[in-house]
This record gives sequence, structure tokens and C-alpha cells, in this order.
Amino acid sequence: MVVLSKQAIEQFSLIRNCMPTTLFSGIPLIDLSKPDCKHLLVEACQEFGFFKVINHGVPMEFINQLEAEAINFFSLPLSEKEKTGPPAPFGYGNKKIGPNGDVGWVEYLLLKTNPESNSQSFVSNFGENPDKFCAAISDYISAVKRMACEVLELMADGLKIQPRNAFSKLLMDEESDSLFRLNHYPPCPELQALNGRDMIGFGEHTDPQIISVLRSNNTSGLQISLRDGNWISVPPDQNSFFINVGDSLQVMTNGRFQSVRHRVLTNSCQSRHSMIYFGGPPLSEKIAPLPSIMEGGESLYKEFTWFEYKKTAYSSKLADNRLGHFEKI
Ligand code: GA4
Repeated sequence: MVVLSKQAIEQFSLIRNCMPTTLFSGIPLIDLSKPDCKHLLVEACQEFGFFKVINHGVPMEFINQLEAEAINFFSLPLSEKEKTGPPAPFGYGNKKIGPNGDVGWVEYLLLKTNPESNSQSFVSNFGENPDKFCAAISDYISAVKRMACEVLELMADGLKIQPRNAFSKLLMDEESDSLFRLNHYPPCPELQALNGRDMIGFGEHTDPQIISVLRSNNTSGLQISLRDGNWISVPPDQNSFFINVGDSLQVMTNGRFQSVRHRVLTNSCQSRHSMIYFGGPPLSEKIAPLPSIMEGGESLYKEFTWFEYKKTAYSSKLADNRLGHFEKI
């Protein structure tokens, strides 16, 4: 990206950084190789809607290969990358996020997880070796989807939900409306001149889907909002995955799990690369609390389909509370 003047920087959202950003050491850590991790998973989803996963079983080779491809792609000239755009519904995007005026210091590729639905002409513009890039994406997505399903099954076990695939079957469905996103947050050296202020790479929001699985390189920037509204910085860890509860999982657990508000701040000296799998249900799926969660109680939410939720999401701004429209008063 280009060098920015101070005025140009100020077109992006800046936040006053009262406290120097310290990395928070209390992020729940889930070791998937431990037999009783389901209880810790439930606690983490209730308290934070967010946790870190180790012993995840996703081969490092897939992660490293895709990261190398992504770095290659984002280092191409803008005109090359733009051949894969615009991002709506899928493709390359730069600074503009979503259809309603949100901007961030980020460039990205937004894709469907089902390789057949990314059209041939679109995929053929994936940088210098599109086949290699597509193969890396597909290997990575299959492994991460498998891990996401295992995590969802452990959550169902921890919540004593039957059948244990009540959540994961939605991601496994052929019609699952899941997405994949590669983000590049270029460094912004001019930030140092804005003492005491941070620039927004990706503004605060919750993810609309069921679950999001994020992997980033070792550059910090991700922050999550705690229940008390305070923002904390997540220490990066390139060998682990970070998992977010999405709005749909909040509804399916009748608010027992809460989707996590998160954002990314720009780093002044290092590029941040992240890859996120958003596990979503089929468009026609009714999103409602599972009967075994309700134990005869009332749903906190009006009934809606994933299609209806998505429509609301795409007519909202990033920071909006989208679930608010569907809460019973
Ligand atoms: C947030 C989660 C995913 O990145 C995403 C985003 C989507 C987009 O970038 O186009 C949205 C945002 C996300 C929620 C509200 C709408 C839609 C931008 C936006 C303003 C791909 C998604 O599914 O929802």
C-alpha cells in the first residue's frame, strides 16, 4: 500500500489509546488432546466467546503453504490483485469492508469454502500459480473444517446436547454457507506520528456465523472485548488457532454462549496475515435454540433463517448489534 500523509491517515478510524497495549495472558487455552477439554470449552464460550486451541491436528505444512501463497498474492501489483475483485460477493477487496461504508487498513480475499462455487475465471486470476494457490486453500479448508467440527461436537458434549453433531452437521451439510477470508494488514509506519492513537485495521464486530477459526502470523493486532466492555489484546501465536463464537451459535445455545466482539488494530512496523474460516449453516436453516438447551424455557430470540440473518447483516454497519433485531423484548 502507499505511504500516507497525516490527513490521509485520519480518514481511517482512529481510537484513542489511553493505556499502552499490554498483551492479555488470560485467554482460555484448550488442548484438544485432553479428554476433559469439553468442560473448559463450555466455560470459555460462556465467559469469553473466544479461546485458543492447541494440539489441533491441522498439519503445519498446510498452514505454512497457504501463508506463503497468501504473502505472494498480496505482494502482487494492485492491478493484478484487482483482477480478482471486487469482493462482493467474493474476491479481492482493499480498505472497503462490506457494502455500507466501513473502511479499514486491510486488503483481503473473500471466498466460498466450496471450491466448485468459486468460478473458473475468478480463480484463474489467483496470482502467478492459481492451481497451487487453490490447492493450498482447499487442503487448509478441509483440515480446519474437520477441526471446527470436532470442536463443535465437544461443545455439544459439554452442553449435554444430543445428537453430538447438532452443530457440526450444519458445517458438514453440502449446502453449508461457509466462507473463507485471507486478510493482509500492511504495516503503517506513519502511525508513530499519531502518538497515543491506534488505527483500525478491521473495525469492531461480531461474526454472524456459527463459529470462526482464525490463524495469524506472529504479528499482534487482534483485540477482543470482555463482558465488562474493556478491550484486551490477544498475544499472537502462529502455531495455534483462535476460535470465536458467532451470533448463530449464541442463538442456538439461547444466549448461554455469547458471540465475541473483536477488532484488529494496525501494526506500525509489521505486516499481519490472517486466515479465517467462517462455519455457517445452509441458507434455508432455521436458527433457533436447540430443544435440549431450552429445557422447557422460552427462546430469547424470534425465529429466523440464516438467509434472513444474512440479509440483515449485509444491510448493517460492521459495528452494529445485528442480533438486537431478533431478540424478543
Ligand atoms: C464479519 C465476518 C466476516 O468477515 C464477513 C464480514 C462481512 C464482509 O466483510 O463482507 C460483513 C461483516 C462480516 C458483518 C456485517 C456486514 C457483512 C461486512 C459488513 C458490514 C465476511 C461476514 O460474514 O460478516
